[in-house]
Amino acid sequence: MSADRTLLMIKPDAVAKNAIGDILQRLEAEGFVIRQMRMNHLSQEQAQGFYEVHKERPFFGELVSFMTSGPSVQVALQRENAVAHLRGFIGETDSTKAAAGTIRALFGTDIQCNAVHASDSDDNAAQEIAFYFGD
Ligand code: 3AN
Repeated sequence: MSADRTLLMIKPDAVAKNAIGDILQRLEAEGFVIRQMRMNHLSQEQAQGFYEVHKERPFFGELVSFMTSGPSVQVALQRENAVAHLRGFIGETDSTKAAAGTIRALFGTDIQCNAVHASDSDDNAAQEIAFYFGD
């Protein structure tokens, strides 16, 4: 997979706010091209598997409950410098600290209900896209 792709996930809080269209529109306007997309209500096993790296963190249980609380949308995006550009565009993990105009500032609530996930490295982007869409 080329390094100009990344995985975005629109989390259950943003889906419940009817913000899928607004978020995708902003991404397309920023030059991201949607390559693959699906909506999926994650199972316990999928959420635990996706967030495996966080399994020892104190918030792991809460994170899995939140991510399985409703449907989410998985999107493989393409753009030059996709991983870094998307991380900047969504803003800091804690929505209350995310810069004005970022996706998390606009649609998130706090550190857990933060509207979206985005891959944090090219290696993780490749793994996360394969996790949802295969190789
Ligand atoms: P990011 O998604 O910005 O890469 P990570 O990898 O530190 O942030 O955290 C993964 C996910 O775990 C976050 N998107 C957030 O939903 C959740 N999370 C992180 N820190 C906390 C925390 N202190 N309390 C609750 N949930 C958290």
